[in-house]
Amino acid sequence: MYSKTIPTGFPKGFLWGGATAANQVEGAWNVDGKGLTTAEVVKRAADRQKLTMNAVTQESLQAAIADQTETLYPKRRGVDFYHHYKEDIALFAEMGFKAYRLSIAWARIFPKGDEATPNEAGLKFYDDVFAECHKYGIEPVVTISHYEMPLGLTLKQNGWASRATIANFTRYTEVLFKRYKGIVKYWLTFNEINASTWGFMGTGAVDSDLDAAAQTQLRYQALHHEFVASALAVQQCHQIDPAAKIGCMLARMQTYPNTPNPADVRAAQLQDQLNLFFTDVQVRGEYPEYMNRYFADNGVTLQLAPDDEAILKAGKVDYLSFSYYMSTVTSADDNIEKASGNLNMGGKNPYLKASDWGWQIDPVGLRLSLNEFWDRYRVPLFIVENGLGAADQLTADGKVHDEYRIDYLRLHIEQMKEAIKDGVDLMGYTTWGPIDLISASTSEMSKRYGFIYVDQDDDGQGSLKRIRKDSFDWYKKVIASNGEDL
Ligand code: BGP
Repeated sequence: MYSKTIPTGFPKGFLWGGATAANQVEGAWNVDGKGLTTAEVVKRAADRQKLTMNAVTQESLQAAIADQTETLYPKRRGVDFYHHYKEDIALFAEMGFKAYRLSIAWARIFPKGDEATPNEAGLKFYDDVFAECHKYGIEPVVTISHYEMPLGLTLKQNGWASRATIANFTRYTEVLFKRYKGIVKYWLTFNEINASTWGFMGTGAVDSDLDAAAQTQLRYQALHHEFVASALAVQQCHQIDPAAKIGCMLARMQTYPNTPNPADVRAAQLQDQLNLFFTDVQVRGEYPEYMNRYFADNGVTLQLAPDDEAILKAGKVDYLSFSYYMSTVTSADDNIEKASGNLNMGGKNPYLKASDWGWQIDPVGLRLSLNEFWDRYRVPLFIVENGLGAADQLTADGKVHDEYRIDYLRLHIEQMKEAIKDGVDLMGYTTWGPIDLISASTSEMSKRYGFIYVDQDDDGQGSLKRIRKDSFDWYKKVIASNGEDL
């Protein structure tokens, strides 16, 4: 008789928590020796339909460097976590966080990206942040590069478009692994590595002067350099601190065929492959065959150094982490109705509701993705971003009643539990933006995700006071019950 126990709920030691990125929370962009980052020179443009970062030119970068105006560049001020981290981590601890995912600003450690020695004041800041986490038993989960790099590397060698950036990155990661050995147990190399095929935010490379074919070529080559850099970092991490675990990170886009028409199903399959390609390389250690066909069809010719394939093989990650916000619809027909939102997100799904920014809310899609990842890779999974961006309002009672956020999170956690019962090995869940922060795609403050409201508007006006929203108490209860009391 075949009889096995089905898990009943979240495992013991499950890593509940929240996630932020340096360039969206820290502020203090020119303090203690820090250099400018790519994230701090791009600003929101009027056209919300596309990621404005891609319009960046060498001239606009020069203009941004000369410009000291934080108001125009909200990512330079964040929510001043740099000076509030003790208060913020205490609030995370009050909710019972077991993990806090944060990123290190590369330009705090190497201000221009290529100095011979690291900036001690930058390292010291993260010593203090990690110590503060450990004071409360919170495990830091550290992203090494979250949508930014030292601007110096863009100016000098066009970011990841240049192979030389690999050496700058591995110098940086070596410093991190040595400094934080025994202090940081969980590392991630690149946030949403698939963003490199979308442009500047991922590659740190100016390509606005190129035609579409040349841009595609540049982005896949830049991505290849990131794959190699990531695999080298995995090897370094394993050598320097064998007890630590290091993962990759993908922006997951669960996709559905628009109809059962086989042409639509095939289009959706290709779309899914183009999303899973990144984790195929980082978890399996090699490029999947279907990408050979895709590269040939799209005129991409990758330049590989002789050792690259061996490096990828030797640099397989320990776990797979991903962000999940929404699902998409794919069709063979370009004329289907598109989802309207602030990102290019495929077809409209009539069965789903969308957030105020048009992101189609799909908790069941999370269960599908978890199952697909687990079936495909058999490595532990970690949801390191999920949440609802909303235009929260402070009410007359001085509170934020964000029951819509509670509903969103509850439905997703329920589906995580289903996936665990399906047999998926899920190690943790860090919601995006546990404290309000600057949005990655809009650079606005008013797209809020937090359990903690921050009194600051889109123009940077406000007291920066931290206020607990209704979801704060709810999440506290969820964590205390290990996901049972939803
Ligand atoms: C992910 C990024 C985050 C983040 C989040 C929400 O893609 O990793 O940095 O901000 O999405 O996106 P947005 O801020 O655009 O709402």
